[in-house]
Amino acid sequence: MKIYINGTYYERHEAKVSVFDHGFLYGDGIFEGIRVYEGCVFKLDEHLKRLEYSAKAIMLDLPWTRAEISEAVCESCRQNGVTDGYIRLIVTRGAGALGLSPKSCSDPQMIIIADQIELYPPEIYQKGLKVITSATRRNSPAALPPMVKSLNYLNNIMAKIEAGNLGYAEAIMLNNEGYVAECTGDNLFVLQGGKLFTPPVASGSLTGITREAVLEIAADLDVPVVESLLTRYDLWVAEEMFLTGSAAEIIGVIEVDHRKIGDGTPGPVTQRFLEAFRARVTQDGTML
Ligand code: PXG
Repeated sequence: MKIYINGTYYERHEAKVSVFDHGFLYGDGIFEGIRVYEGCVFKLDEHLKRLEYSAKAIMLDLPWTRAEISEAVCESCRQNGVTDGYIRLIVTRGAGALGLSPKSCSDPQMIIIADQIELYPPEIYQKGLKVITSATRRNSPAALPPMVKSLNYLNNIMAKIEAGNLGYAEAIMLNNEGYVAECTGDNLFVLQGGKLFTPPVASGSLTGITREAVLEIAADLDVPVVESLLTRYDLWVAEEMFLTGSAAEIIGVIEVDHRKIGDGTPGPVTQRFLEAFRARVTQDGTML
C-alpha cells in the first residue's frame, strides 16, 4: 500500500506524521471519507467543497487548490490499484509547539489513504439494523459545529461505545434540546405518510454527501422530503427508517429503542432508494 503525505508516497510502515502534529496532539484537523465505485470517485467535488468549508471554519488555510487535491486523491487510487474502495483524506494543522495555539504550526499535512472499508456485514443490508438512542448528546453547534468534519470524533466515539456496550452497532444521537440529530457516522431519514423526513443540518448533524444524494434521488423518484425537527417518538412510529453515509451507504433500520419499525424488515421505499443509489454511484463523480 502506498500512502500519500504532502506529495510523496510512502509504504504503509513508513507513512508517519510527527508526534508534535496538532492533529495528533489536539485533534486539530479535518477529514473526508470518500467512496470509489468502478473507477468513479463518488461526488469527489462535493467532498472537496465540504473539506474547504471545514478548513474555513477552523481557520486552516489549505495551501493546495481543489484541482491539486482532486488529482492527489485520484493518483492515490491509481497508485494502489483501487477502483472500488474507500479513501480517507486527512488534513492536519501540522507540527508545532506544545500548547493549543495553532500559530506555531506552519506546515499542514495532507494524508491520503486509498483502501477498503466494510462497516457492516453484507447480510445487515438485507436484514436491517437495530439501533438505540445514546445518552451522549451530539456536540452543540455553539461548541463544535457538527457540520465541521473534524479530527475530533470523541463525541461520536463515546456514543458508539455506549451502543456497543448495549449490544448495538449504531446509536441515535440527540441534540442538546432532545431532538434527533444523527447517528455516530450517518445521517438518518424516516418515512411517514409517503413523505421522507430528515432533521435539518442546523439541528446538529454533518452535511452528509450521501444525505445530499438521497435528496436528489427523492426528487427523481417524486418522493417529497421534509427537513424538520424530529423527536424519538417520530422514529418509534416511523413506517420506514434508513441511515445514510459514505461508509454505510443506505442501510435500513428495523428497530429503534426496542420498537419495531414497520414490519421489522427494511421497507420497500428504503429498497428503492438503495437501488437508485447503487445505480448512480458509478456515474456521479470524478473518473480515475
Ligand atoms: N454524520 C457523521 C457524524 C459522519 O461522520 C455522516 C454523517 C455521513 O456523511 P457522508 O458525507 O459520508 O454521507 C458521517 C460520515 C468511518 C467513516 O471511517 C465515517 C463516515 C464516513 C466514512 C467513513 O467510520 N462518516
